Amino acid sequence: MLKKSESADGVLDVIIVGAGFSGMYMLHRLRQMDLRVKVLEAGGDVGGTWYWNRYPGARCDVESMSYSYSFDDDLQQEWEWKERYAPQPEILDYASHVADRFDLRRDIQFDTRVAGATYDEAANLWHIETEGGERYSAKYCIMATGCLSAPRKPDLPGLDAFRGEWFHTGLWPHDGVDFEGRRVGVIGTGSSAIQSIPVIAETADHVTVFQRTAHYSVPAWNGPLDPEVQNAYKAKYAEYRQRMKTSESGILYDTHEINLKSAAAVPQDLRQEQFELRWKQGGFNFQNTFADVTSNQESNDLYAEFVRNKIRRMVDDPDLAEKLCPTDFPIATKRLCVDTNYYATYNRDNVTLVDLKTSPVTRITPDGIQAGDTQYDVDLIVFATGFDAVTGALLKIDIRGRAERSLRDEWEGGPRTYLGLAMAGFPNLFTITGPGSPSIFTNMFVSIEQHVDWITDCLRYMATEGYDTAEATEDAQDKWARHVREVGEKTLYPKANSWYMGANVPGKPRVFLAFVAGHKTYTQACDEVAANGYEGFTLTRAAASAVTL
Ligand code: NA7
Repeated sequence: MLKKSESADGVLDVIIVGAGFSGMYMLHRLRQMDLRVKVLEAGGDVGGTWYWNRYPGARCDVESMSYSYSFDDDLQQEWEWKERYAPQPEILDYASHVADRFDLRRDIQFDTRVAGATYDEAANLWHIETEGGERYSAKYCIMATGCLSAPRKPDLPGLDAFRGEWFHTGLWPHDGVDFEGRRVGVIGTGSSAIQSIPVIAETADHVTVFQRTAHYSVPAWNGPLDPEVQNAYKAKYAEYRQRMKTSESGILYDTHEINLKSAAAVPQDLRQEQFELRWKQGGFNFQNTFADVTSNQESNDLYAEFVRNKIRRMVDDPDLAEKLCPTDFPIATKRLCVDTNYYATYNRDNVTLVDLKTSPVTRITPDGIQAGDTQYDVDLIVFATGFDAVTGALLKIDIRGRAERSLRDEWEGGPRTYLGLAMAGFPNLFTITGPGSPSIFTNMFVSIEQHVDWITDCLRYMATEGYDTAEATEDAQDKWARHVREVGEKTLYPKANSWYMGANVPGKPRVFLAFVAGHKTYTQACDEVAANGYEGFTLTRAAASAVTL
C-alpha cells in the first residue's frame, strides 16, 4: 500500500529537512495546499535547536509571550506560558503541543539525518539521501535546518584519553547530568555558559570556568509570569503581533522619543537614568535604550562602560571583576547574553575563573584541562563552545545543484544567497532563515513565519501560473550578497570575532552571515520581489522556455 504522503511513483511534492519550529510550520502550511510532504528530522522528536540544547539553565532570551507562533489565534490564546523567559523544557512542551494539535508527526520521519540532496535536471527532482541510505525524491526541497544547530567544539588533543565525562551544551544527554560532588570545567563564556554556570555551581563540588573572551551579559529578571499580565497581553495579541511583524527586531520594545536618540547625544544624567531604567526592565530592552548601540562607537562605549560598572558592583573581588569585564569588542556585536545570577555566581567559594587571554587551553589530559603551563583537574568537562552558525547545518549536507554544482564549493568564500531564501544553480531549493536573511538578529518566530509564508505563496504562485522551477538568478544573488555586506559594513559588527561573522570557526570565511538591517526592511524587499512576479528568479515551465523576471 502507498504511504499517504507519496504519489504512485514514490515522488513527493516537497521534502522538508528539519522539524524545528520552521519545519513544523512549513509542513502545516504546505498541507493546507494539499501537497504531498515529508519532513526528515535527525532528532527523535520535534523542536530542533530546543530538542538538543538541554543543558542546565537553558532558556530563551526572548520573552515567552512573543517567542511563539502567531498563525493560529486559538493556539496563542490557549497556550499558557509559566515564566517570563521560557526554560528549554517548556519550549519543548510547546513544540510537542503544536505537533499534537496540528497532527504534524504523521508526516515527520524522526531519527533520520539527511546526508545529501542532489538536483536531477532531467527529471526536475531533488533526490534526498539519508545517512541510513534511504532515498526520497521530491519536486521541491526546503531546508529548515536551523541557524544554531551544528555544535562545534575545539579540536583539542587528548580528549580521547580523558578519564572523566564530557558534554557539549548543544548536544546534551536527555537523561541529564549529575554534578553533585564533581569538579566541573566549563570551556566558554557565551550565552550557553552564562546560563548554565550558575545552575551547575549549585550542586557541583567545584566549577572552573575557562574564559577566552569576557562577554557582556544583562539580567533577565526572570520569574513566574503573572496570569493577569499574560491575559492582558493575550487580549491585545493581534495588535502586538502586527507590531512585531512590522518592526526591525520582531520584538516589542516600549519605545519613547528618548530611545530614538543617540546615546552620545543626550546629557550624562539623563543617559544614566535611561540605562538604569532599561537595566531594570532586563534582557534585550537594555540594548534598545538608545538608537545607535551598533552603529556609533562613542555611544557603544558608553553602554559598555555602564555594564562594566554593574559587573564591578556585582562581583566582590575587584581583580576578578576586572577579568569579567568585557573590553575586546563593542557591546552587542556579539549577541548580548541574558542571565540569571551569572556575575554573582563568581562570589561563591566553589567557582573559579581561569583567564585564557595569555594562556589558552592547549590540551585535555587524562585528569583535566591544560591551559598554558597549568593543569586543572576536573571530573567533567562542559564544552559551551558554540556552533558553526547559520551555514554549518546546511553544509553538513552534500547539496548539489545543476550540473552537480556543490554548495560547499559555491560557498567556499562565504555564503551567497538571494534573500537568504534561494541560491542560483539550485532550482526549487529553499532555505528558511538562511544566510543573508535577518533571522539571527530577530525574534526567530517572526522570521520563520515570514519565510514560510513567503515560500508558500511562491509555491502557490508557481502552481497557479504553471511554472515548474524557480531559480534565483546569479545577478539577483550577487546584488543581494553585496547589499548584505554593505549594510553590515556600516555597523560596528565587523569589529567582533563573533559567530555572526563566522569568526568563531577556524578557517570559516569572515563574512556577514545575516542581514543586519532588520526584519521590516527585509520583509519589504521580499514582498516587492513577490509583487513583481518573483523578480530575480527564473521561472520555467517544463514544456516551455524560461521567463526571467
Ligand atoms: P557562543 O556565543 O559562540 O560562545 C562560545 C564560547 O566558547 C565563547 O565564549 C568562545 O570564546 C568560547 N570558545 C570557543 N572555542 C574556544 C576555545 N578553543 N577555547 C576557549 N574558549 C572557546 O556560543 P553559545 O552556545 O554560548 O551561544 C550561541 C547562541 O545561542 C547565543 O548567541 C544565543 O543566541 C543562543 P570567544 O568569545 O570566541 O573568544
